[in-house]
Amino acid sequence: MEKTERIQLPPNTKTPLEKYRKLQKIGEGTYGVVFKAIEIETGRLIALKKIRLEQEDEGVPPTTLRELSALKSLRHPCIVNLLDVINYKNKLYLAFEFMNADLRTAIVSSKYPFEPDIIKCYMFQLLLGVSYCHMNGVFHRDLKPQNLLVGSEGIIKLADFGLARAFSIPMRPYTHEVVTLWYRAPEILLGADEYTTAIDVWSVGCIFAELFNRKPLWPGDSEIDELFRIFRTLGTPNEELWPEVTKLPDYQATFPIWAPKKLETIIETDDLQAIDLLSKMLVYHPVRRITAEAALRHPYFEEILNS
Ligand code: Z3R
Repeated sequence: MEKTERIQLPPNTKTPLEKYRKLQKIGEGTYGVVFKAIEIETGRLIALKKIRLEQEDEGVPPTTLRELSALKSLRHPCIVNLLDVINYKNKLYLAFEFMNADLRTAIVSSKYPFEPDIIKCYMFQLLLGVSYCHMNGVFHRDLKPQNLLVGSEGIIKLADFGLARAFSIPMRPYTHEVVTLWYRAPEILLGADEYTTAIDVWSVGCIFAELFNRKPLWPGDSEIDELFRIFRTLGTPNEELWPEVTKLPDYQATFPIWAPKKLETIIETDDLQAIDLLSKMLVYHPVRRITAEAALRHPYFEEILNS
């Protein structure tokens, strides 16, 4: 084993973490605990995420550091900015721009349904952020209301884009809570070994429905429960609806057969353009599913595009 040399810091040199003053804990995410903090030099608020590493004594793998460095260069108004990556004493901290709340907390704490205009404006921003990441070759893989962050004046941003590739999504978050399956695309649930950016569009569709209903569309408690909830709404997939579905590793010919329901009977809106866009996001066949970029050009957004 190579001997690691300990560098002695001069007495007044700040450690990288001393740039920030930790305030209260604001959440427990998939990869570790999140603190509200202040960047001392600028006085600005940040969110400091302490990442739980699988092999803590071995330090942060160079591949992870390279992935994170690439993520730092993703800059878009609809993406939570990764400001700093701190790799100190075999521990990893990520500093993000601060936002007021996450969408799950906002949904749970709101007494009233969201205004249709707010839903439209949130969806437009989410799709702008998702299409920007997809154009830069980055997937999210775990989009859910907890990692959509809301600010004032109708601002919403995507957090944790690309982290699933840097760290891989653990079976259980470090809190031992179960990882939610509610936004997971059917191709992942059926064991596809390769997937595409279409998995994020599926998740955005589930979130779109949740904004109208103020409850999750398909709150499954296991992979099979999640799949059957989807099948009960969209119908059991077959080769006509989804060519090659029967070849996916976890497809079973014995799946019960359900007929599709009309989406308008389960989504609390009478906006037919919203239903039409949702139906295009919740298409089984990943290739036929609308892309984030095409979704931005859907007539549901006509007022925004023609203003
Ligand atoms: C990642 C990056 C920035 C922030 C994150 C996560 N969570 C934030 S800001 C947050 C969440 C709340 S308040 C601030 S909560 O109270 O709604 N859970």
